Amino acid sequence: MPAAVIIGAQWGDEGKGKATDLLGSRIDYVVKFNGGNNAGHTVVVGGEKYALHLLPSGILTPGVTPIIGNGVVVDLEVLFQELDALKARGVDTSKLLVSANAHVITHYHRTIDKVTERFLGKRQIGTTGRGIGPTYADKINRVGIRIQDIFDENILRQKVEAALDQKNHLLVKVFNRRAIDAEEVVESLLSFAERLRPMVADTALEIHRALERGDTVLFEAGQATMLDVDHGTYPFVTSSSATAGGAATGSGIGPGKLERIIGIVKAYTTRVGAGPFPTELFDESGEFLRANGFEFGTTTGRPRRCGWYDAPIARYTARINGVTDFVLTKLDVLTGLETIPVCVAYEVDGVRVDEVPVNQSDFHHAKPVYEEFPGWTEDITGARSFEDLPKNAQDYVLAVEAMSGARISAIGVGPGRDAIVVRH
Ligand code: 2SA
Ligand code: GDP
Ligand code: MG
Repeated sequence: MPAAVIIGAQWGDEGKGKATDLLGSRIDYVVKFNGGNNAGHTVVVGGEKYALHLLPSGILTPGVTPIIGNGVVVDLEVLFQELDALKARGVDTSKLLVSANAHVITHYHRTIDKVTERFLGKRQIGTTGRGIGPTYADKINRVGIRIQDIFDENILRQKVEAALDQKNHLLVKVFNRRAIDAEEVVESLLSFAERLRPMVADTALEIHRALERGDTVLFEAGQATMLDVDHGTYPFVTSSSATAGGAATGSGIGPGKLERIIGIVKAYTTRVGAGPFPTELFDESGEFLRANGFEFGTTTGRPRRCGWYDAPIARYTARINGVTDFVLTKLDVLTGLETIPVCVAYEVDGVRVDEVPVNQSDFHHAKPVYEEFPGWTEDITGARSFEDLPKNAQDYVLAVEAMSGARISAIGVGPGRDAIVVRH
């Protein structure tokens, strides 16, 4: 497995961090290629809980070189806070490399994220408020600040001034806020330069050389397919490419290099923030999933919206990403349910549809068509082989596999690093 990518198959928080960590012992490099500190990966190692936002989950595995690729947006204050917190817990972070081409989240991006959301009122996206969208907007608008700019004070000043030219107009005239002082932004960014310098690299070249040597490289997506800026439920999405294709553009490797595409899919569905969610539950079943699965945002602490497994979404994800293997996570959370409904298709305006509708308003009022499966009551957290699972749990996995468009290679049965059943 020289190069593989891990992607979220739903709306995020499927357990990508744990899957990356699990593969870590067989991996030389872990590359984050999209998003920023809006991500939240919780990894439990030896009973200790680690919450990572900006850093790739592979940083927890000794020997792995973690890379922040060009497709990531980097909040430098958060970068150093996370590094310090890990160092204080004895994690070796010295191998981290940061792409010279990655874009930088500044104070004004965070401000604009928050004021825009407030301004949108009822139409807000429910962003994490970390400045992600405005930073990607600047990148596309060609007024972004890149990591390499921090090492050239003159260029940095010119770029910050140019970027603030329009933004201060907007902040003062439209949002009725104070203008942001360019010099303060420049000084704050320059204050990170010395500590940042040794980590900055041509990471595309580094990854290329690693692959030439036959090293193993794992690409780790933040967020998920249904939050992807192109393939997700636009505009209720994040602003980056969270799908497998993003691994190539967000790191600078050829797409043909990716040999395994691993989709992480929860045994039910969750979503944080606004937007359509056909299988969402508003009753005690939703409460059951939230409480048993501890479904609260890792970054913001927000309660996650919960619903049943949605097979058309899994099939869509398999198709958009070219998934070769699924990891089905959190099967243990379903223990104790008498029956488990699975969405097998939708009904849109009285017509049955088997695929995720391309038209957003159709998706907004798509009603799930459910098939019900019998549940189980046995504790499955100790299962380590497929045969250890109760018959009804096995049947649930096989049924879900048959309708999801790729094989299920592993099954998560608990939060711990070893709580997994590997099938293939
Ligand atoms: P943003 O901040 O611009 O990326 O927000 C846009 C939408 O993307 C959603 N989003 C997420 N959804 C699930 N998990 C995410 N990470 C954290 C976690 C979330 C948290 O792992 O728990 O702690 O709240 C994540 N990041 C972005 C977001 O909800 C918006 O719908
Ligand atoms: P990510 O954003 O995809 O990395 O996922 P998060 O870390 O935000 O959310 C997944 C949560 O589920 C974390 O708290 C994990 O510790 C936990 N988790 C992962 N796999 C399993 C599993 O198989 N069972 C249970 N009960 N929890 C799991
Ligand atoms: Mg998460």
